[in-house]
Amino acid sequence: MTKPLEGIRIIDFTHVQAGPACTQLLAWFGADVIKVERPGSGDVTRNQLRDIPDADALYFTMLNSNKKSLTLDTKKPEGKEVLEKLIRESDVLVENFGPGALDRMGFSWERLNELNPKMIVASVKGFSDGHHYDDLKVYENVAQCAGGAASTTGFWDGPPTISAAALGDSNTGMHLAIGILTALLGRDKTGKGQKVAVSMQDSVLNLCRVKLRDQQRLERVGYLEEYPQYPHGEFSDVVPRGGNAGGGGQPGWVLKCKGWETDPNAYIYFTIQGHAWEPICKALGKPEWIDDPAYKTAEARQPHIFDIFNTIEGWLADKTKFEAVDILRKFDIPCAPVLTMKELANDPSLRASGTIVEVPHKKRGTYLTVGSPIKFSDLKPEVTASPLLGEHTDEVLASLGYSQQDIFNLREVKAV
Ligand code: CAO
Repeated sequence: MTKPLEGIRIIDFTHVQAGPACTQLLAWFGADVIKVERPGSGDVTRNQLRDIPDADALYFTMLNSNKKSLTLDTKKPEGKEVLEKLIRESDVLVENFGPGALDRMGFSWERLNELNPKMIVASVKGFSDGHHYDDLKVYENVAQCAGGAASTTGFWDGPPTISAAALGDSNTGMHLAIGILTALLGRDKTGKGQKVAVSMQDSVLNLCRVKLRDQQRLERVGYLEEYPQYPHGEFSDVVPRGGNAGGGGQPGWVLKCKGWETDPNAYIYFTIQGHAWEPICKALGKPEWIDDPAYKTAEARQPHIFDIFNTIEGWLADKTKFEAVDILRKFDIPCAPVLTMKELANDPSLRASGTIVEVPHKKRGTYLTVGSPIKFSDLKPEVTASPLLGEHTDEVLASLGYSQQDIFNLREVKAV
């Protein structure tokens, strides 16, 4: 099967998570992704949080599958020469260096555009160009704070809280992938490459848009009726942290199930979707609530919503999270067990769909990683192992026309 991105060559100048997540996605879909890494060390994540001595860390293997690795010192004149050749023959360059690093290396957007006017140059930075913080280096949690996620996550009586989901890193990488694919389609029409930039702050904020909605509602009416603070608590002039409240018109909460006293994940998320009120009452054995004016409408329920959740917890007390969901799903109630990473890793449905896959690796043996979350009718992305450092150096250099002697010479000056 021909893969949609086959024939697209990508210079992958990325490291850590935000950039590698983007290029990994494009590699799954068939792009020829060449990861350019510093000789001797490579991407810093190869060494971070190692679980097997002398083998690439899972942090690296889970973000760099399906890629090639070329070691190249792009600060040496010989290395720059190789990079220039590669640029002339590639479609996309993706980077997420600290601000100004590519310019300092001698590869500004103007220079890259001069070398290959058809090339798309895609960058992740912490903040967008011209932002008053655009000189800052940024990691995940910094972006979550700068993008509005931290101030709105957690409980109202606790500090701002970071999400475990990589809203700053992988999420920004996904935004960048959309930008690259758009620019590739644009190039088909214009014949020209362009610069694509995504900032981590902007990407986090894009996912926090309902909180920006809430800020405006708060300023207009002074309260937010779906937050636990309403109607008994107080609102200030900024969106508060709402704990586990639902983000829209469907109130919800994390509720205890059988075994919660000893199992920190014996919970389900329960949503009181407006039109599901009748089935909820039936499922809970509370038919008298269906037409009771104190329960019938969302407005009537809100002042005592936590009493309702307490009653539901009473119903859940003798049911495991899985048993509860199996009953509630029959009533069409939106809910889910709170799943642990162990449960997800062993979930047969996720294995069958290719969302979690086992990949053989030359040094590690088999490791578990995520597969494509995007499913196609005509493409089944196959996940292959991440490359060893420099594994494809000879192959890539040969494809650029370098002879064995040239490669030997480049090694002598430690340019590769
Ligand atoms: N050969 C020679 N030099 C190389 C090289 C190569 N193959 N690859 C990288 N380098 C050099 C760069 O030229 C740069 O050198 P100078 O700073 O001297 O110009 C240096 O290595 C890399 O710098 P950096 O700023 O990217 O790296 P850092 O570890 O100091 O910072 C990070 C890391 C992530 C904070 C920073 O890259 C950043 O802010 N990136 C943008 C935002 C981002 O993507 N963050 C998400 C990271 S995932 O949590």
